[in-house]
Amino acid sequence: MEILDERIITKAIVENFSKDFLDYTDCDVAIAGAGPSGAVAAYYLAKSGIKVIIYERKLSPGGGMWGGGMMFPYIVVQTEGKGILDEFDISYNEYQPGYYVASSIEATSTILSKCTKAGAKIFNTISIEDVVIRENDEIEGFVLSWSATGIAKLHVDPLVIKSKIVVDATGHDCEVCKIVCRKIGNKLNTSTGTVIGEKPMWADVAEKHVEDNTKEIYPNLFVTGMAANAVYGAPRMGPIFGGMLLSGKRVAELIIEKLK
Ligand code: 48H
Repeated sequence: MEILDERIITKAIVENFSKDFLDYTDCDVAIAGAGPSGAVAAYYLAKSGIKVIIYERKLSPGGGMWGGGMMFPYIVVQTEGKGILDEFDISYNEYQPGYYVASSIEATSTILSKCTKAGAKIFNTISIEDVVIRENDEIEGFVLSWSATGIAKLHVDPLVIKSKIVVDATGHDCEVCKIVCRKIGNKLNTSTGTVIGEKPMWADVAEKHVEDNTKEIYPNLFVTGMAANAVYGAPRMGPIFGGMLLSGKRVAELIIEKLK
């Protein structure tokens, strides 16, 4: 066997990352957050030939789906979302009519795998901390930084990428929508212009609203998943994930239509 050279290993990693990072400084769609809604959206976008990247704050993409319900590693999906489990080839059993149970580990890992194999790029350990808005008031990109910089409270300037469309898939905190309000005032297309805020648990209502709340909330900014319910003032739903999967698919459809 040849002698392994650590310098080659180092160069292989840094050169590959740099090439990809630079390639994605210009893209069609940039998504903040690789939870189930963001990852499902990226899968359908990539499958349509759209150049899509997800920036994920944490080391592990997957968001809140790994933990199932209270760390019991199972999720429930209702009839409406079952087609997406089938599309991703995720196994499940029908616990009672209309309640399908899947392993949260299999569901999360499979969605992430299929999303990247479809051609979506995921960069982990990077946080979106601002947006780019120009004279025409449209969002034109994301401002990003290493998550570790924020954790260490280092005063370091961020970098910028351009994207035709950006997506807030940051979950309960709907961080991108909050940034927009903080930076340019209450101009979201909610009833108040603001982030209305998530309402208490009501799975039935929450799941019925989440697809409708999946929208272009500001020029070139779409919102999906739990962020969509939080921003429009809808309830939370606990560990039923059909709405997250359907919202990810819906946002991809809306974006594909807009980019046509
Ligand atoms: C980069 C960021 C940033 C940032 C956050 O929370 P998620 O899983 O989001 P969804 O909407 O795909 O799924 C929600 C679901 O997991 C959930 O919480 C449910 C159904 N709750 C119901 C209830 O009643 O509690 O993923 C969001 C991802 C996470 O991985 C974050 O780390 C990441 O976004 N993120 N990434 N830049 N500024 N903020």
